[in-house]
Amino acid sequence: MRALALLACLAAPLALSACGDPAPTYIDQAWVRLSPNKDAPSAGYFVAHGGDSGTQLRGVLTDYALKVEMHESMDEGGKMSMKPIDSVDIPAQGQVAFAPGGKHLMLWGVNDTAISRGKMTLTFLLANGDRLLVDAVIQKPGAAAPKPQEHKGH
Ligand SMILES: [Cu+2]
Repeated sequence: MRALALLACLAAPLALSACGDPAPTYIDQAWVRLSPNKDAPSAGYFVAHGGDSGTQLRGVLTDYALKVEMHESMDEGGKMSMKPIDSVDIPAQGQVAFAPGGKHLMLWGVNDTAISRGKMTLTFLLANGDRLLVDAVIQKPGAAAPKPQEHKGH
């Protein structure tokens, strides 16, 4: 991506302001809460932070589960239900939280090796073409969210 951005800058030398290092969209605080029942899906949560330009989260992949879907929970007259969502806007400089009671990932068949390691890598696909690899901490069934970690890399 960096090389592409550089090329774009060389091709448009007048657009100097675009040649800085734009803040990228990133994901942190990723964690998975295992389902107590192996046949039921586990849930995944994270926070997406918008960079200098807005984008969309188009999907999540992992080698450590059979299937991953993005879902949204909603309260329909006192009854909680959920539905799959295809994409989520990540506004520029904004924050989108996938958290218990709201948007979440559903993960079917979380891999035993990942469970014993206590973490699994998730790949977040963005509409701008970026793929973000993020390690999610795997928590026992019923566990609360892990303490947020300092964002590293700045
Ligand atoms: Cu769900």
